[in-house]
Amino acid sequence: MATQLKNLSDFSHTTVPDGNAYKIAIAVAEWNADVTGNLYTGALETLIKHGVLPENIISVAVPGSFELTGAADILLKKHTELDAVICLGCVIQGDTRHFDFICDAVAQGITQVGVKYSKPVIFGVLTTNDLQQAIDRSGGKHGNKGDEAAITAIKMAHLLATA
Ligand code: DLZ
Repeated sequence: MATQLKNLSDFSHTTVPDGNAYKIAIAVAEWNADVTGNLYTGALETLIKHGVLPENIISVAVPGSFELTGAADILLKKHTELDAVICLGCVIQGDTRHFDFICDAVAQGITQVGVKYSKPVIFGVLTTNDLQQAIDRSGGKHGNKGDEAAITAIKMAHLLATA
C-alpha cells in the first residue's frame, strides 16, 4: 500500500486514451480545503491535458468526504450522459474514530454507486495520518492524487466505451 516509491503524478502519457469524447464530473469535498483545492486543480488540469473538453466537465462541491457518495449518486442520476465521476477528498486521522467511519463509508459508498450505474466512480480521497502526508500527495513530493484520479477516470471511461 505504501506510496513511498510511487509518485502519484507519474504515469506514461503515451498509454492514456484521448479524453475528447468523454463527459466527466468532479465532486470535491470542502473539508481540508487547501488540500482538496490542490487535488481539484490537478484533476481538472490533467483531464484537459488529455483531451477532455472544459464544457464536458461538471464540478460540484460537497461539505465533507462523507457526502461524496451522495454527490456521485445525484450526478449520475441527473446527468445520464456522464462517463465517469471523480470523487476528491482528504480525511486526516484525528483523536476519535471519525476517520475510520468516514473512510469506510466513502470507500464502500462510491463503490456501490459505481456498480449501481455501471459507471466508473473514482476514489480520489487521501486518507492520511497527518496534514504533511496530505500536502505531500496533493501536489507535493509524492505527486498529486488528483492527477492520478483524472487519469484513472479517462482510462475507465475508455474501458466503458470499448469493452
Ligand atoms: C466531521 C469530519 C471530520 C472530523 N473530519 C473530516 C476530514 O478529515 N475530512 C473530511 O472530508 N470530512 C471530515 N469531516 C466531515 C464529514 O465528512 C461530513 O461532512 C460530516 O460528518 C457531515 O456529514
